[in-house]
Amino acid sequence: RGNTVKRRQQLQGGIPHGKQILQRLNDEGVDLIWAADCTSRIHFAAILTSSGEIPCFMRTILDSFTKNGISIEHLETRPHKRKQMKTGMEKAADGWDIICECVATKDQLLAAATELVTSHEDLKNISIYKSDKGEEIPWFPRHISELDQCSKCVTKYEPTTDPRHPGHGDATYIARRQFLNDQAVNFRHGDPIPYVEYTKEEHATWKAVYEKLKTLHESHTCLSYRKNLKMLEEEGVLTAEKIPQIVDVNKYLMRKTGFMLRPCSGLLSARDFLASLAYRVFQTTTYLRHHGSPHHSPEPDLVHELLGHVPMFSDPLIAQMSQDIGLMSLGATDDQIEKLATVYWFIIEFGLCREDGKLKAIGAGLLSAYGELMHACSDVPDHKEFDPRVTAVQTYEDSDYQPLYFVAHSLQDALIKLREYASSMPRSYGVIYDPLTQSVRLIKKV
Ligand code: HBI
Ligand code: FE
Repeated sequence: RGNTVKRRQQLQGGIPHGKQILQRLNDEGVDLIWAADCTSRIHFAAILTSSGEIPCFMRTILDSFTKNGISIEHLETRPHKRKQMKTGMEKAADGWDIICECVATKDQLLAAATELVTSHEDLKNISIYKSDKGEEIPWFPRHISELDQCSKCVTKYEPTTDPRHPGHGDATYIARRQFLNDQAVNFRHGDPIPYVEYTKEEHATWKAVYEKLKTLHESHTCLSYRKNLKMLEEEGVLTAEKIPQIVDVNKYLMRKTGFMLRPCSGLLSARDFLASLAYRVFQTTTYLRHHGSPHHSPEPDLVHELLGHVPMFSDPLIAQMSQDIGLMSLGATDDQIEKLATVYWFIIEFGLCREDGKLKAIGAGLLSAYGELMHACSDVPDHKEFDPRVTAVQTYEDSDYQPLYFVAHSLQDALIKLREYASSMPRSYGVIYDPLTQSVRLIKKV
């Protein structure tokens, strides 16, 4: 009751003071100014000028919020009254206030609000703002099985629509990629990893990349990579002859660092991708790059995951660095996610280190790309010392070679710096990971 009264008081003056408005209504419809890309508690308020429309409008709210997966916690209508400026007297009702408290993501809200605006002309003054009910920590997985909810893909370089993708226009390739992605989407934690029968052509692409990269390994890759690749080869997990099965790779990784690959269907959102690293889970694409362009792929593919990441995830220091970045990402703000994704990009994907005075690759994006590996270790691009504070705000290139790389003294040094950076990130809570139960707990000062 008290809460309802407070809510009414807040709404009477229009948009409550001191709240962050997330949305504005403009000529083109709804424009969400700001909202986290993750689930938040939201207040939605609107004014409907014609009272005759109320039943129909309420139905639309229920339908469209439900359809978009928004959970409604409170829904209320009441006559809209405006105080007259001079007298302070309330005028007669001239419409209805609709107040809704719900839990939604930015995309869900935007979709629902747009539907409301386009279907009800009498709708005025939509406002959406974050609830002030306690402090908001975005949802994050608390147990490894909840990674089933962390497979949101971002579309970039799709072969179906993007002419820059080497598979663009190749219907057979597109169908094959789709088949493997569908299989990955249906995967749930605890399921056996699907066995994939790779085609002759796919094995041939794999072999071509493997053999070409091999020629740079001695000269251009770090000691840890060379050692771990050698062990993987000796155990028969990685060979040029055939594409390995994820199950077999997992058996190896489990022994080395406890890392585990789980199939995913393409480039994931940074938030989802990083959250899985907190659990030492690496979301892995299972399709291969197009055979017409074996030495370059605009998107992550199985060659990149297996030849780039797997040997590095076998290293305890890289495993810990990846998990640390993952743990820092849990419940983080959008801005912090962006910074962590950038650090990840520059160290785990495109990092270099110096060994015996020479630049060597530690990043998977380099270890799996012949051309860029040579470029990165040459004196053409700029090289800066790895410093997470600086690295986190550096802009990067994702459609061409990087003009700048960060160089770590050693893996140990990079891990120490990353941990210092982690402890400096402002956060009102901490997370603890329990490897025995594969779960995360939130801890807070009281
Ligand atoms: N998704 N499947 C997949 N593989 C990646 O390597 C990957 C990703 N999403 C984001 C991402 N990498 C990084 O560039 C950072 O944004 C975390
Ligand atoms: Fe990668």
